[in-house]
Amino acid sequence: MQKKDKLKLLFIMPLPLSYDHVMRWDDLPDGKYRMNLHLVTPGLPNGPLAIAAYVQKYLPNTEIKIFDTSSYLLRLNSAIFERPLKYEEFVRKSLESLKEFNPDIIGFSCMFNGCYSGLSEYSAAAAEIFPDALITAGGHLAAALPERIFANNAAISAICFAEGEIPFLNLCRAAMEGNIESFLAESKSWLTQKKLAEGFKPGYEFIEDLDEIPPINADLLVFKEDYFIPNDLIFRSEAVQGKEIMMFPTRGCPNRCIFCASQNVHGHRVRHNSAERIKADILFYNQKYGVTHFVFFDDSFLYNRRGAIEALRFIGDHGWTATVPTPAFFAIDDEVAEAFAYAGIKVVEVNIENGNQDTLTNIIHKPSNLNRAEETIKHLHNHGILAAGTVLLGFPGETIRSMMKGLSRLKTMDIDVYIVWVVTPLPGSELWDMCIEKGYTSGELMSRYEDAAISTPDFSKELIQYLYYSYPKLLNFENNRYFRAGRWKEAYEFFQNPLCHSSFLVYYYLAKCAKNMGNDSLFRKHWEEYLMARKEETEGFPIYQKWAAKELPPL
Ligand code: B12
Ligand code: SF4
Repeated sequence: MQKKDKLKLLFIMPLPLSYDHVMRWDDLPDGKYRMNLHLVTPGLPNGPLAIAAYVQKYLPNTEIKIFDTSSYLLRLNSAIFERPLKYEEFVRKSLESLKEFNPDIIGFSCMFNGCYSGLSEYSAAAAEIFPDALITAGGHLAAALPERIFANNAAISAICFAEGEIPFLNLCRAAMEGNIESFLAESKSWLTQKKLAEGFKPGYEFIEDLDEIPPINADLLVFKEDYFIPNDLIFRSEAVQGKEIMMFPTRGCPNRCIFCASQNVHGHRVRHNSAERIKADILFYNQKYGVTHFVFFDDSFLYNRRGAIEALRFIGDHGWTATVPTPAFFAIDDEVAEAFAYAGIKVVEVNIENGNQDTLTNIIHKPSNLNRAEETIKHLHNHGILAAGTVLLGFPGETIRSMMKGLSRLKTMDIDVYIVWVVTPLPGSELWDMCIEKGYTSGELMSRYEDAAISTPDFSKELIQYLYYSYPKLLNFENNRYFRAGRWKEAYEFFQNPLCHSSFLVYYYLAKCAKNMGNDSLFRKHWEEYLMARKEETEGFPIYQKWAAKELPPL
């Protein structure tokens, strides 16, 4: 690249799930096809936005666009096509929409396993459409598996390890000086195929004081209007009114949970914004974008306890609301729960992960215990907040016996609703390294996080898949405090809460309550809903079909 006075940067968020996974085509009577998407939800690209804010602080002339493939795809939804649009065609179409911008540097933000399968077509098309651009990648997945990304994406010249603000700013400076090659060869963060082949190990270039990163500039988003809409993927008990934004005032976490991939990027030392800065950002996002709902998704939001409480009270004082979806539960005491309630929080995830303390301590390395989780639940309930317990199934080292012991313990906890996941080995986590080394997983980067991927000498992935379907039935419905006491009307009312509506199971249990209440018309309504939802949700999943046929007998 020649020396330049100013640069144009393009960040691209590839689809977080594979194209085939999200795409359905409706056959129309006239022989045409209508695009019918599901599971496509744009998520605020915080990484690229933070990098962009930092680069523009030092290089204000830089022009930046952030393009989210999910948003582009959503704009084609319901459109009619002569024949189904192939993935390669979609990729070209989306990049051609950016042709006039003609970037100098392209940065793919590869966060999720699901980004992997579609990246090669994207990077190849980018190289063809923008032949002079330097093509790079970064984000959690890219930082964890650079060898695979390079092997599959000939057009990608460099991959950034970990946080990208300092490395990207330095790359831009090198590009302006016209000495990219020597910069990449020497950089601590940037990986190239050559450096990897020589055994190079990257290091971190963290910003110590997060206040140095300016607030995000949403005007850089090509589809800005999509991001202030409350995000469907966040677990909540009721719809959020008004505009929402995700904020990350902390980075890093001192703990080392075996399944977590975050700290490969953010490290184990917690860095955070000052309380003053968090409040200033809240005001800024309200004044500039009309945001009234603030989501703190950072891993260690409560680490800076006073700052977090101050921010939540500040939000409450203004009559605005917050969500803190996944706080470290062991940091929640009465004062924190009170601040949550004051900021309008109605439900909080309590990341129990497992009901067996041995598994928690010796396998997962969770730095807390079930008794502490129970205290947290009490604090939340005292302030009228529902507790949603997350459970992960299928850790290597678990046995059927240890899982059943855990299940029994979970049934005794006063959790309102459980969210059950199978454990997915995420590149960058200790679990991924263990599973690859011991052959517990195929190493395929799956797009469906609902599919069990780990088999060990103690259990098969098919068994875990079966349990994954059974746990919500056993924990959320059979064990519901009203249902198990035969209080059908209260159970019926509880199951109406959106928190219970994660699958067709809810209609089965609504029907069951209605039947026990002697309300035949309600029973028939929910039974119909159940049959329809079950057919749709289990289609193509034989274990799920078998499970439903066996575990949900006709009522
Ligand atoms: C917010 C969040 C979400 C949001 C939305 C995220 C989005 N924008 O789409 C929601 C709730 C929707 C979500 C969902 C999921 N998430 Co999530 N999520 C996060 C979380 C907590 C924060 C991400 C973030 O915005 N951080 C703040 C910014 C500033 O940091 P950053 O994104 O890491 O960006 C920095 C670097 O990565 C790098 N960088 C990023 N892009 C680029 C690009 C270039 C070119 C360069 C140079 C650098 C670079 O520089 C950035 C600035 O320093 C992370 C964990 C974490 N703490 O990072 C998990 C995380 C990304 N999620 C994860 C997972 C697994 C999921 C789910 C699959 C969970 C599930 N089972 O359903 C879903 C799937 C999402 C989907 N769309 O299908 C994993 C991903 C690992 C993986 N290999 O797949 C993570 C790492 C958490 C974990 N479990 O370890 N998630
Ligand atoms: S799962 Fe949570 S507590 Fe555990 S290491 Fe990750 S961020 Fe920290």
